[in-house]
Amino acid sequence: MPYPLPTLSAEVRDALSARRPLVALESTVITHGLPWPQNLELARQLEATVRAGGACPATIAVLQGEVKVGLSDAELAHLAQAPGVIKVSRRDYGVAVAQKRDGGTTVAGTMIAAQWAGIRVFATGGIGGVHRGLGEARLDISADLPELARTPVVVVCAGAKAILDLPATLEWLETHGVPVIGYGTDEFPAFYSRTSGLRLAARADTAAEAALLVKAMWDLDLNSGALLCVPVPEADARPAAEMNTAIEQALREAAAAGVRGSAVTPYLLARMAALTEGHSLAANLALLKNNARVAAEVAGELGKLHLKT
Ligand code: PSU
Ligand code: MN
Repeated sequence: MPYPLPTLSAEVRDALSARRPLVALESTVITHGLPWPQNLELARQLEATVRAGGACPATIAVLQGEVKVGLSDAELAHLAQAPGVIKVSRRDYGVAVAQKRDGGTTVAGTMIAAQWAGIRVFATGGIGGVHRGLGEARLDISADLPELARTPVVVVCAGAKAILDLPATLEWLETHGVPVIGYGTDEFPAFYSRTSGLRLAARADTAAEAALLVKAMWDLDLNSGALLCVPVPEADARPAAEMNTAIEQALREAAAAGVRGSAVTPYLLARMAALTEGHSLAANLALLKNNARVAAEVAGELGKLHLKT
């Protein structure tokens, strides 16, 4: 672990030394992904879900330049409304720390700090990926993807939102050696929808099976991450067609407004939420909690196995 980073909460430190299962949670979803006050409520519910599943939650963020693994409730509440909070992916850590900023860690940023702390399982909603479109938009590839290729953490998600180019995202992951595992499914889930029509090469039907799969990969010194893709619960799924109209409009608006760089994803997420009213938000919250539940189970199963490192 790099000194003096990160700062572990007492609860996280105790869980690590007692070898209890832990689940990392991201914070860009709190700072840039969901509206207030649902963001704070969700952050608390995710921690409660992980605890109910027998694991220790470790929400990761940067607070005044300090990388924190495990936040107090007051810190969560601060982050949910912090003015000027930045989005922290791999490239942003130096800036956030040197300039003592508050930052919400993306999937990439959270994987990095989880690995520093020795946490192998991480729950989120959806990952970033290859963006749709032509020209420079083709080069908008989330830093989440290269992080998955280099950092040995299993990321439990509901796939990626259809605002992205899902086939291209899967091709990227295949090229860079990241296993994408369907949890009880043979298809890549599409966040709001359970299916995408894109077939996956790996499937696990239980948390124990998923744990065995990532352990085998890590035992072979293939030290990449993995995606464990859990479809949104049936009752909360939205038809792909309903979402598509909103996606097309959000993409047109983003292009017209000239939105670029790390602002693209938050812009699209906010427009999607507005255009689909509460529907997309309800699905978003449901799948996040479901993923936290599955991640706690996977962390428990992984804890029963003896990892080489
Ligand atoms: N997708 C969602 N909700 C989110 C994000 C993605 O459905 O909140 C966030 C995650 O933190 C993810 C980040 O890591 O956006 C990706 O941003 P970018 O595309 O700029 O890499
Ligand atoms: Mn991007």
